[in-house]
Amino acid sequence: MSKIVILTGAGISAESGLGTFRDEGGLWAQHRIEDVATPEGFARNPNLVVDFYNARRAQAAEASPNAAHDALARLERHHKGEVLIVTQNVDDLHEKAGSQNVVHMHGALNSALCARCENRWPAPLRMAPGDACPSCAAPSARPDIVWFGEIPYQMERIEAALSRANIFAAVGTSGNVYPAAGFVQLARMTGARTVELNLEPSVTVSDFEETHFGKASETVPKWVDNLLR
Ligand code: BV8
Repeated sequence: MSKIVILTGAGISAESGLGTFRDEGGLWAQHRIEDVATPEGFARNPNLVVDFYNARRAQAAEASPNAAHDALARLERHHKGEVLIVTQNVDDLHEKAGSQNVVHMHGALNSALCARCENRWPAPLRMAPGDACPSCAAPSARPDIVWFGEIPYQMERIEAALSRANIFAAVGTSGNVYPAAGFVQLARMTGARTVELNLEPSVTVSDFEETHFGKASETVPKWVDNLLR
């Protein structure tokens, strides 16, 4: 049975109303990455960073999955082989659409992390710097987000899945951020078929054998229908 690994990025959530990073007016046009998505930025101004994630958590809580998320959940339900979603996104739209096999390699807005004892718990809608950890009571709660310079989560599990994949697809990602942008190379090396589904060619488009350009809510359901035929 064919094993499918799907990497998703901010583009899959764009039609659900959540901002991407590098599109016109995207999140990185409103904030400097080093101020809101690095450990140094958090140390320098924890209020700014916690508020940046509070705003995105509130937005994500109100957002609904779109036809692309729904199609990937349908693929997981009906495909005979394994389907793993590796998402760079920190929203929970894949889970809201019913996907169960999801790895959040850059963390998740609905999770809080203790910087001292590494305990994790469901994040309140609004976090504040100095919130106490429910386990060790230290005032060291932080968003459970992988910032630049930090190590993405579950890399061994991801690399193992890529080494066994028959199909690797990337949906809605610009291919700017590593190690995620390098997954297509790993997949190719082990013989997977590689597919890019994006609004426009990503930085790594030349690494993909097959491309489908357009909105994810249109290209992903079509792609899934073909796979399940
Ligand atoms: C690491 C936090 C070591 C959560 C994010 C110099 C100094 C320090 C580090 C580095 C350096 N040079 C390189 C690095 C590594 C660095 C990196 O890659 N930097 C880049 C900028 C050069 N990476 C890291 O630091 C990573 N850690 O390397 O540790 C290591 C590595 C391996 C093993 C062990 C140790 C950590 C990276 C994680 C950083 N955290 N976010 C948050 O705030 O959300 S990254 C951030 O970018 C988001 O997570 C986001 O998901 C990710 C990627 O962006 P995209 O999802 O691709 O979004 P983007 O806006 O770019 O693109 C959207 C795409 O969608 C576009 O192509 C658009 O056309 C398309 N689209 C739009 N609308 C639609 C659509 N497609 C379809 N339909 C639509 N409707």
